[in-house]
Amino acid sequence: MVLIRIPKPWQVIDQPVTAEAAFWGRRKFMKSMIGLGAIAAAAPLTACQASTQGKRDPLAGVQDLNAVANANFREGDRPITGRQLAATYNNFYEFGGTKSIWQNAQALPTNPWTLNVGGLVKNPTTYGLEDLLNFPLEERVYRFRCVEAWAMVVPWIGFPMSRILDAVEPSSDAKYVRFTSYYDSEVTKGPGLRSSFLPWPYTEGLRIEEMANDLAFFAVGAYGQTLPKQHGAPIRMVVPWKYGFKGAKSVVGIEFVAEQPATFWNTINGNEYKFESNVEPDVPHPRWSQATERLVGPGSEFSWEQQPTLLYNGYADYVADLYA
Ligand SMILES: Nc1nc2c(c(=O)[nH]1)N[C@H]1C(S)=C(S)[C@@H](COP(=O)(O)O)O[C@H]1N2
Ligand SMILES: [Mo]
Repeated sequence: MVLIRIPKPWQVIDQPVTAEAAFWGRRKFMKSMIGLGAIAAAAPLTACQASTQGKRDPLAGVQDLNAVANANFREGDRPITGRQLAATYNNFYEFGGTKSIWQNAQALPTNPWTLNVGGLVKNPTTYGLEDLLNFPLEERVYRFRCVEAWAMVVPWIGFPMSRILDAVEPSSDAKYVRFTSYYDSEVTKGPGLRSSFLPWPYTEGLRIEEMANDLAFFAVGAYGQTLPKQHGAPIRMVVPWKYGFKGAKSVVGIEFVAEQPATFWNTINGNEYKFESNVEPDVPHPRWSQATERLVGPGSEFSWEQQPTLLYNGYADYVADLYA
């Protein structure tokens, strides 16, 4: 049975505790929450947090970007999620175990930035922030589906991952790609998570054919501007036919490898978070159904709407061949 409820914004913080973040056992999690004062952090903004410059505005520091709308990637069925809502309802476990981590994430240093691309490639390359913003940028409106069964629609700005493939020329031994997120235990210390028992840094992986797929995208912006930090500035993966956790944020490393790489979630719980993790309505998560999803928003007000989950999140035409 699916329980349909309309949570109030302050109830939404229950989600990660019962879903993705419950991987290591609820008791241990609650203990670490209490130990690190996350119960307090889960309450409405404290005066202390709100008084710091820039921490009041979830869109602090973003800049305009020029991008061409890619007409092949518009969303016909669902409205674009409200920008403010998307920027204040996030998963970024480096900065905490609730959805309300946008203020903590403002501590992420994004300029300068270095993205190293190497491994089994002909031309290892290091990209700085300017290099990333100087790729020809396009806007793509993609569906977004978290494994926790909530969904959004986001107008990303960025470039296809294939541009990186073209630049570095992987060798024929390269079968997989490993993506690594920024990590510094002094900066990324979420109040709700005891970092030490998680396999940081956050890493993800794709088969090289998946990375070469038309849909696979690196976002450097959203909603017409550069990414706010909580969305994974300055560059994050967007693989819309897979669950949201496959889209690593704030990427600092891309490595081409011969064997399937370990990933953050697959290491934590390989039974619940598979390497492939395509959106598949008929394959339930061990603890909940994936047959339906709740569309967050769509406006700035917080509301939920139940919708059926689509195979490959509606992108079967693009990716079904990869899994035939
Ligand atoms: N580095 C890093 N990347 C991450 C995560 C994370 O905790 N750390 N969370 C993932 C999950 S579970 C989801 S649903 C999406 C959320 O993206 P958004 O907050 O921009 O909507 O980011 C993904 N990328
Ligand atoms: Mo997620």
